[in-house]
Amino acid sequence: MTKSALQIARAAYEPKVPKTLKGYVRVKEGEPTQSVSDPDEIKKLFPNTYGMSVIRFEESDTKTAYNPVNVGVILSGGQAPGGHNVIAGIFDGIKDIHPESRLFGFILGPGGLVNHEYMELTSDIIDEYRNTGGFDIIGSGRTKLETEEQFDKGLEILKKLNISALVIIGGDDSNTNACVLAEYYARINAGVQVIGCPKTIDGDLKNEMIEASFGFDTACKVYSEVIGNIQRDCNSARKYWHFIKLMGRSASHIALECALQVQPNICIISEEIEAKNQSLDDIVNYIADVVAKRATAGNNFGTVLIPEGLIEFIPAMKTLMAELNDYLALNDEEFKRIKRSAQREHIIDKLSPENSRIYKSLPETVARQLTLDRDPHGNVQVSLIETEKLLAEMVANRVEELKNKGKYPQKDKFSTQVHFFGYEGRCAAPSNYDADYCYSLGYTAAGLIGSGKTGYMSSVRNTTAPASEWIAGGVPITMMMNMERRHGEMKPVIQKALVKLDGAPFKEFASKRDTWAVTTDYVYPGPIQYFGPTEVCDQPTKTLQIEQKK
Ligand code: FBP
Repeated sequence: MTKSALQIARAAYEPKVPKTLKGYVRVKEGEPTQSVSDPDEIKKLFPNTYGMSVIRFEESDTKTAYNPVNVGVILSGGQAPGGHNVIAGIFDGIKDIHPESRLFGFILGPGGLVNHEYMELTSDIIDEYRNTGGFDIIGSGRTKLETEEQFDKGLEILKKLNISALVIIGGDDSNTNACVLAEYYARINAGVQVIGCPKTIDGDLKNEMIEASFGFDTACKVYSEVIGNIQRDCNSARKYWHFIKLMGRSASHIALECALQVQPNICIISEEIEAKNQSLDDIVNYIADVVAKRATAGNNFGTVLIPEGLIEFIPAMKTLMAELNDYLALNDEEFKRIKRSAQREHIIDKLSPENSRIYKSLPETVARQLTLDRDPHGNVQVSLIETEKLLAEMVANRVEELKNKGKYPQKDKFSTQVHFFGYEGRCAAPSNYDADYCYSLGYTAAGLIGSGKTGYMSSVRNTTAPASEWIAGGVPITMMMNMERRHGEMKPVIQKALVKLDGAPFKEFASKRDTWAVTTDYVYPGPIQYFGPTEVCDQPTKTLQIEQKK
């Protein structure tokens, strides 16, 4: 495999870890825990794993003697920078437990466990992947582990390989399923511990005990670098408005973090749109007003950040999409027989008057995307809806109206460029923060296995301090759960963390955005630095810094 100069140099990087993980370690048990809400229901569903205490690892003078342990690992869901370091941390951690411990990776996600596809991860393989981006060491997948049939099938291969602990690296849904699996294996006395690790670039798996999901730091830094470059470009030519959509299927954490890093002219936060019950027209009018104000002041250029999940947070669009889903689920065949050119009119005819009006106002391409692209559950795949084009087109129409009213300079032309940044950031070489954080999460997971825990998520906190002061331990997954309606049924799930409008990062953004809209106060973060002064290389996200007031 040919390697870049950076890859070669980076392979030698030794992740920084909390000092409590360096020598002999002992477990400190905290108080029993409760779920975030619905404790009675959750306790009933998780009799074996409910109420356990939060634990933390502390330095110890004595070494505990352990037997070798065979461990399985699964990467679940979308890629996030640092996954390979989690695996390297688990590997080194279980080798410290006992040099004869072995690590097995299940191929292409949870499906690998069910289908018995695996490989042993030896030190040669692990060394090839230290500090690299991507999940390609074993691959990832989105198969959901949720039925007892799957759990039993998985147990067959775990028993065959003598695996007594499984680490599932995933987002909120995968960790929910890890908890269900831990409970099931505990109930049937399977002799298999299950530990989760918090992953997702979206940043929406976080709470009091999990301060960040890994990958969020690197992905946001990659996006902020390129947005910064675009801002410098648009401030140089002064002729384009850039509409930039950023990944984040649901929560707007990525857009907010990038806004805090680059100080764009506009950033839309989906959670705010929903809370204020705003319509698509409200968003369009807001952007167009800023465009007109800037043009009048001689600044006919700018940047707009748009979170990927926006469309589902606009209440009126949500209602439209729900009616479209229902209609197409029942009339799919009939709809497909209609000539492509007549489909739009057909839908306009079928919808209720209010939804029909909204649908009619959408540009042709977006209207089509809403009727064509559906996932296996029959829902619109929001990531395929080109919100950046939708807004650019609608704002252009609105600017034209403003021009006709003399509220936008007659000599100016409103020109747009559209971008979508998502996949570019998901497999980037992990920043020092993610390299250190991920390795520590993996090493901590090994510690949880060594101390016999199951149903826990690996937790590393205090990460705005130097790594030596980070706090490593474990949090019972049931502590993060509540009951939510999913596909018509009440289910125990880890609460998804959306952007909090009363949280410090959003408040900081909200206090600055009106200034950023009219001035050109761009910040150009530049590329992630892996070698150099700590204030350049080791800074956590602005979100974390603001949350922890550092
Ligand atoms: P996870 O929640 O599994 O980490 O994935 C998040 C994400 O990167 C979203 O930001 C994006 O909408 C989605 O994955 C894209 O999924 P896919 O990789 O299947 O296209």
